[in-house]
Amino acid sequence: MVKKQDAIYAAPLEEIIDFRFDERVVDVFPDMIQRSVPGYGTLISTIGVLAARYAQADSHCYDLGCSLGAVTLSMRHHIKQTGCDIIAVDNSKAMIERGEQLLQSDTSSVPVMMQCADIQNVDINNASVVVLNFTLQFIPLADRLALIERIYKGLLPGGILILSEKIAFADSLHNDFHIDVHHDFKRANGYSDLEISQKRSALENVLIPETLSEHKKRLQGAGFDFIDTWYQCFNFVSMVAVK
Ligand code: GEK
Repeated sequence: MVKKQDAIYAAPLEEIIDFRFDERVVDVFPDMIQRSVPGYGTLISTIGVLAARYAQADSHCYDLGCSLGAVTLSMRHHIKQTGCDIIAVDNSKAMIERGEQLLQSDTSSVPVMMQCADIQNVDINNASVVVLNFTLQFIPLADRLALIERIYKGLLPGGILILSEKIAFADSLHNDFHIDVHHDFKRANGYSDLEISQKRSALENVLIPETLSEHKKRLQGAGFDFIDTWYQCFNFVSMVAVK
């Protein structure tokens, strides 16, 4: 796929509106996420490896907040268990339409259902793998526990939740360090100071990060037995929680 360069925040904007996953974002999304999330490629391929270990025959694997389906495609190519399918959900119509096009040029035979829906209303059942790759951070804080509890209920024993998030740190020393080095990472990938600051303002009310201990407490409260962090680079982490 040819990656169109993200220049959405390159010019000064009179008013910065809240970030939305609309057509403009869809057009540049692969470039945007690659240049913004440290280790995105590693996360995507490794989630496939984790899914291959935890997928159970005749069960569903969910990619919640799938965007263009990068996690779906990775799971599709790693899962070998028979009778598995993948349910990929996003509430951005533009993302789902483009994701469905990309899926058509993929060769794996694992069935995929892409749905345009709010993940807060999607039925989760007979699941062996559920992935929230940088999606929970966009769900209102008050609704996060209910979603995690529904995922727990929908998972089979031995099933896994893979939860990747941008995180906050309780003390300003650590918080500032991770924000600063993340901005260095973005600068090294060609984003200007203006782009970094305008994007940060656009995300301020939309992407609400929590601390690692808040995430772990919620996962424990929902009933997960085994919880661990398998990836971290700066303020980007990915956790596993097994039922
Ligand atoms: C990837 N997982 O490439 N219901 C459904 N989708 C939602 C909701 C919701 N309530 N809220 C946000 N989204 C992907 C990257 S991006 C992360 C995920 C990022 C969707 C939203 O439309 C967007 O596509 C996705 O969650 C978040 O591995 O851009 O930082």
